[in-house]
Amino acid sequence: MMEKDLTVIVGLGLSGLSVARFLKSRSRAFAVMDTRQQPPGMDQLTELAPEAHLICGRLDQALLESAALVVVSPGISIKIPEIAALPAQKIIGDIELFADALRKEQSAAKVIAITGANAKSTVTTLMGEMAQSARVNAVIGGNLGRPALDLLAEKADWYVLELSSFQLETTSTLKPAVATILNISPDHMDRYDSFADYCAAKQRVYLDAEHCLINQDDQLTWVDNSSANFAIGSICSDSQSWRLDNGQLFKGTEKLLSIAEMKLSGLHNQVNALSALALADLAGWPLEKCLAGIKQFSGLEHRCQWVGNVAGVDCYNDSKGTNVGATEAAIAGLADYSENGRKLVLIVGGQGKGQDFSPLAQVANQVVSHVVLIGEDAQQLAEVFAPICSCHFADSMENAIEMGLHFAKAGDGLLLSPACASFDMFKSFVVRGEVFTREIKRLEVLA
Ligand code: UMA
Ligand code: ADP
Repeated sequence: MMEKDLTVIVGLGLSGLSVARFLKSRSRAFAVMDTRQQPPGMDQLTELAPEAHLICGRLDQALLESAALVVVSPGISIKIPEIAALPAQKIIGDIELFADALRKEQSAAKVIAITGANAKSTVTTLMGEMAQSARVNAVIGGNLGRPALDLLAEKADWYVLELSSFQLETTSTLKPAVATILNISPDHMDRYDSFADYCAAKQRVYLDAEHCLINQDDQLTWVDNSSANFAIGSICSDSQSWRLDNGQLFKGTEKLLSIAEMKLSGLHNQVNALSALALADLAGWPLEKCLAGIKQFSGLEHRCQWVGNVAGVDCYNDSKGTNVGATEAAIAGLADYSENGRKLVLIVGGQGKGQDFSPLAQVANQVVSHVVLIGEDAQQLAEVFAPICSCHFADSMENAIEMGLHFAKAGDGLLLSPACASFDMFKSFVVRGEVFTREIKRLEVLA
């Protein structure tokens, strides 16, 4: 198949399908390939574009070379030999196609681009809540789950995009009105040669951004471009900065909100609320009206979510804690550091993605009494936790909960925050969290 101006879509998951829908709606010719024998979007593609050439189980080098444009899905590394062999200028991702569409279709809409190792989904969702309460015409999506190109069907004034490092690698001309890196700690080290490479991918979010919002407390989020920088953080004091002080959220010297008025809990979520307010303000959204959106939001499922109490033990589902930085924040957010404060029993483990688990011991010391280990990298985690608390191995989530509740005393907390991907034991972090929650609710009734 040789066709001038052919676009090849690599990957037929959520992103690949959205690219197919977009190209079809613009009457552009495309072919699709996926290394999986049965990619998830097969049936939908057949319905959408029965004429599209689909190759499964391999990538076709000749077809890739003949294509004018190759749109690579985020789950596929652009460093694999078949892609790396192509001229760099013809490799893009769905976000670059989105940016190109806004330009070509002369849209006046603006983009808010949000990345970070953790907190992306929470902050992006908070933006949606604030837009609703302030009656701003904004839609949210991207890595959050609804692919960016699908958002174009809605004529919005603002597109708020959660962006992963994988998506940013293939994005060059998004030119967001406001961009932020919320925080950076190692993740996806199975996809990067070094932590510096991962950070460099994240930094691409600031490319040609009108305003950059950095986290003053996390140097890896800093950008040295210009006066267009604004900051959140504990040491911020000038009028263009946002900070948390004594249980209050401030913009400069102006008090915005008291944390007692928020439903979200944990220090990390107060920082998230601050980031969301700063982004909204930089976008020019009416801050006063945005506050209602922040106040009413009680958090997303699977993120430090209280799911029940079994025999006096509060149980928290933080299945989305899929890297060390996230689990550090979850422990710190739920821990009681006072002398006779409650202890946490932690369920941790899964696929470690090549991470260094050692920072977990520091944050868990004195506040985590027992660790229950699950999954592929359980042994590696046991080596980190053994010097600071008792470690126990479990072979299923149900077994891990049983052990965890056995070791927890009334008044303690049981926290599932795996610091790992779920794919060795579950279909996704969502399924892992659902299994945990279901079992806790079952035991709650029996207790
Ligand atoms: N795959 C193959 N062969 C292929 C193509 C994909 O084996 O030819 C595998 C990938 O290695 C991966 C899986 O299929 O394990 C899914 O990859 P995909 O690119 O088809 O993924 P999509 O279904 O398009 O979903 C992607 C994001 N997934 C990834 O980046 C892995 C989704 O983020 C995102 O919601 C969706 O696009 C819409 O934008 C998920 C995610 O896990 C939630 N993201 C990572 C994270 O948040 O840490 C980055
Ligand atoms: P992402 O979309 O970046 O994965 P989420 O909002 O889904 O982020 O949160 C994922 C996990 O990250 C949460 O379960 C929590 O453990 C942790 N987390 C949330 N906010 C922060 C923060 N500001 N800093 C560090 N970790 C955080």
